Amino acid sequence: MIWDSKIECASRDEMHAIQSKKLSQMAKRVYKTVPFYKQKLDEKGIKPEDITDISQLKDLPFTEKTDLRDNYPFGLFTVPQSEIVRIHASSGTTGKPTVVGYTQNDIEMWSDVVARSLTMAGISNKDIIQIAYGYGLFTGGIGLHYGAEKVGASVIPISGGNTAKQLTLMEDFGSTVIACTPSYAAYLGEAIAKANIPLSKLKLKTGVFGAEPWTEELRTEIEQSLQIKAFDIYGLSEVIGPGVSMECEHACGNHIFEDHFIPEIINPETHEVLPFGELGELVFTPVSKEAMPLLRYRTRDLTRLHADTCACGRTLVRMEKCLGRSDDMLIIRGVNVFPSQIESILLEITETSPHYLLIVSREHNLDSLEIQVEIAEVFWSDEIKDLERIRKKIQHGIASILGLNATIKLVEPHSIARSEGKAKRVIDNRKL
Ligand code: DLL
Repeated sequence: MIWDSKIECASRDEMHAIQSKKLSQMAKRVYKTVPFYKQKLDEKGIKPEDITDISQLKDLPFTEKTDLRDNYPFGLFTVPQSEIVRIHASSGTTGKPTVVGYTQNDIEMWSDVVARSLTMAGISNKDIIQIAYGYGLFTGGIGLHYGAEKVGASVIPISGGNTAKQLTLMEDFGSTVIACTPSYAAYLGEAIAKANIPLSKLKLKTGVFGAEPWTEELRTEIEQSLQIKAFDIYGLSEVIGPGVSMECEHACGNHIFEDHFIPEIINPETHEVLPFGELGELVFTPVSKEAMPLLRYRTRDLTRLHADTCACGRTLVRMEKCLGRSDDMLIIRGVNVFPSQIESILLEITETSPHYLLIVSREHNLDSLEIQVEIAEVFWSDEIKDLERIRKKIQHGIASILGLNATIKLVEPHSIARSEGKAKRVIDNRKL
């Protein structure tokens, strides 16, 4: 069990002292070794040796995804290539991928935060963990892997996909933990039911789900279909990978490992730092990283931070479930819409399943939203009047909660393409 109680239950002052010391060292290092940061700090007239306290963080420049692309591939590394032991990359929607590098110490720190995360979910050397996140350039599989080994769990590095094999190994090896995206977990639940595998034959008890936004309703759905307790794990490649924050058994937000990743919430337009409790864009400064520490990395994830002590005893700042990204927000006929809001509405309607696709189009300068949603198997019917009743119910839900008139298309169970990794739930055909 890895629970660093001295750090995880530290007082605010103790945590600020740790953060201040690390920030001051890190600012000097990036100034000396990364031309991009030297220029940014010079432009602002900031001398790195003057940075001694965490309260100065708000004056430092931001780093954005485009800065990583502009310095592709290794321009933001602070160490020579001989000290880089691992390279990951996340595929971008356009152009070159975002590249991140790790030294041996970075890998140790990463394994440590993932081990601390798994400990939060009660996972130990008594567990058998099936890692169904993709292994490869994506940080999910290998990131979870090292942390799981560190807590001494037996790791099944099966990677994503190959659902039939996932189920066979789950049953035969007696996996107690499944780690994958929440959308794939929902799919596994469905596949288990379809294969008529009684849940009593499985030993699953815990799920470690992240890498994409998911709702409380989807949590309930997965917990019921797999008969497990589901935990949220959050992270992003630029900051480390999975293990930036994790939920404990009280499920009241993810505890951020702020001894390594200093969080801030900003107003995405004015860039002003917002107080605890306010909704805004999450920004991280990964102060412990050696190979590629970043100053104030803008995640584009929208959430709130809370600093009160959790019932588990941890004092680490908590982040709420991400509401979406400041850049995946859809604006449809002037209405701001997050896919997660639509998901919540759909999942409250018992006749639907958690598989849906949003198609946004524009004709004659008018935006339209089509929602394709699968009917749950038991409610699938040949009766037009049954289907029409369900369709109307969804349409009414969307209109009353979002104020948006959407076209609802009910589709047969299992007809929407399933994902083995992050689900693709929005097709935006508008050329904006
Ligand atoms: O998705 C790292 C990861 C792997 C996290 C496995 C958890 C589990 P990226 O591919 O760089 O890294 O994508 C990062 O995914 O900025 C969020 O928008 C989203 N994301 C990650 N975890 C969550 C979560 C990995 N628990 C981006 N809830 C982030 C909501 C999440 N969104």
